[in-house]
Amino acid sequence: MHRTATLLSALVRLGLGLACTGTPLVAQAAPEVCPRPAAGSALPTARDLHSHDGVLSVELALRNQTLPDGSVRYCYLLADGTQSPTLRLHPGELLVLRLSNRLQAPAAHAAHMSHSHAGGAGGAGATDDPCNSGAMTATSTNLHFHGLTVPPVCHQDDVLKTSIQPTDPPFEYRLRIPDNEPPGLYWYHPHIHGFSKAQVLGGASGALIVEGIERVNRAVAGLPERVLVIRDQDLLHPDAPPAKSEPVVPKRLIDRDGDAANNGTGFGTPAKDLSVNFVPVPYPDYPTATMRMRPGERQLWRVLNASAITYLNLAVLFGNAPQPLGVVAIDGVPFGFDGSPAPPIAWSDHFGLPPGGRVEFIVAAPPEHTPALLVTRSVDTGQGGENDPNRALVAIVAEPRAPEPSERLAAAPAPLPATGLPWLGDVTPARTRRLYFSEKLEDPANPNSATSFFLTVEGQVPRAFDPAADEPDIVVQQGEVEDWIIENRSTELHAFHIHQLHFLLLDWSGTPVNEPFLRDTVNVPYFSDRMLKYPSVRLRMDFRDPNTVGTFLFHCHLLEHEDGGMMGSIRVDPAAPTG
Ligand SMILES: [Cu+2]
Repeated sequence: MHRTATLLSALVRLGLGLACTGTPLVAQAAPEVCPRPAAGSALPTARDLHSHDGVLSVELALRNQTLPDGSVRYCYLLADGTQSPTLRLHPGELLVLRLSNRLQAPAAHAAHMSHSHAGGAGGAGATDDPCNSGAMTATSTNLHFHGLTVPPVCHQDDVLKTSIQPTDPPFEYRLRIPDNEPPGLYWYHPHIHGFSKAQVLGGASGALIVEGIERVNRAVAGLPERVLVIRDQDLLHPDAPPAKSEPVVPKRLIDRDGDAANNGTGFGTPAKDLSVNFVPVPYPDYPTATMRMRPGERQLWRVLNASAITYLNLAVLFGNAPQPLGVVAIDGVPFGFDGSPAPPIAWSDHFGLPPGGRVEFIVAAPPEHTPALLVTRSVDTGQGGENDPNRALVAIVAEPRAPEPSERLAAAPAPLPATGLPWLGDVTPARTRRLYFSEKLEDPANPNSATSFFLTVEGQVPRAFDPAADEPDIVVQQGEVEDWIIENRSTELHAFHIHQLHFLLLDWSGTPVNEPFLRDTVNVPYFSDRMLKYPSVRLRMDFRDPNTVGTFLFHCHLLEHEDGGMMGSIRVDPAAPTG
């Protein structure tokens, strides 16, 4: 036993040493730093970490591993070797997360990120203090807690200045889930400007659940629950022709980012492969992960799109028939929370989920011997967008003796007291602002030249986000509510996201939508030259919570757009004292 352990650690040391010198002698002996399940595996469940006595203490190491094809895996590792635990806390409880940055510089051929902004704060201006470092390199990292209304300050949810280096000791995040945080599905991921895409695409992400959704919505009380984290990754078989079963073989197009471009057919090479709970479902044959359920059993599925650039359009099929999904929460906020006039359940046979978005729905297992699938259908990302084709993700197998999920919602929950704030839809906005997404070719005559990505406040000059800027792009006052009209002047879909708060979608290109629920990420439809005006969304932005005070970010959640500069900053000033 002891001998084996010694041998093993010697091998590990050897492996690390080889990785450092870059001269692997016996490639197959290198240990898997971030091991992943094989395609076609049974769907695993991430380890659930529960709070105890009001505190959840977690030690995570972020590591990476360059694969022979040049792609890089990233993983949040627990001491037991499992990856990306699901963090579970109740409102009011404390998360203490110590993050060790153990990243190694990716091999040179993989480090192609970040053209315009790797200089800047990356070098000379950087300091040794992780709270004020601002360093932006391939081995820098930090954490963003997507969707949580926690303060944007160091050791909590600041991502503007916080940057942890491999030479730093473990960095402690210490944040309290607010008492008024809506119970639902949130997530954590790195947010280092210029390098978010590489790290998230490599797998650096995990779910965070604020417990108690059954206290808002009795319809889910007692249900078994399942967390599905859908990630994207570089194609395993980029040069393969489409499967013979595909009804059309579209011409292969490449977009400006070098990804497979939208071909408008719903088929062909995707921009990225997808995985579900790290089980890859690679192009071209899409071998599904397998999930066993008891026939007819109802479960709550909590689904996170942790993709770097891939839009999802989820459906559950029995045979070819789409099944009703009982949606109970979007982006972490249960229907009916905080005075929302939404019905407790919205039934739909599909759900579109942008990168960063979450949806929680009730779904029933098929009867025995009925083939069933979780699929994503194609998303029309526009002429300039990526190809997100139809594909199967998970085969659902109904078996009377299928194991139950390890987590189950309380059967007889006490109702959650309302926060007492007026429903956002009923609040008169203090003002209206206009913003717009746009893209610019460096050389307008050359469609293959580099693209700049902008998210601009109307009246300001379009420019890529500058992390070193002294002044924020927008200043608002805590306590106020504003309407933001966000246009898309580019020919591809974008996903608007803002940190620290949720918003209400009021209209879609001027047409009111009846969406009595909140979001923190929303698609902004693309422009085409057949349109008479730019498409837009109108959002009611909620700055009433004192936890939003500080400086934080809004951006496109397609991470190559965010890394490329499609981001802005906002400062929320404390409300003037009254009386
Ligand atoms: Cu975008």
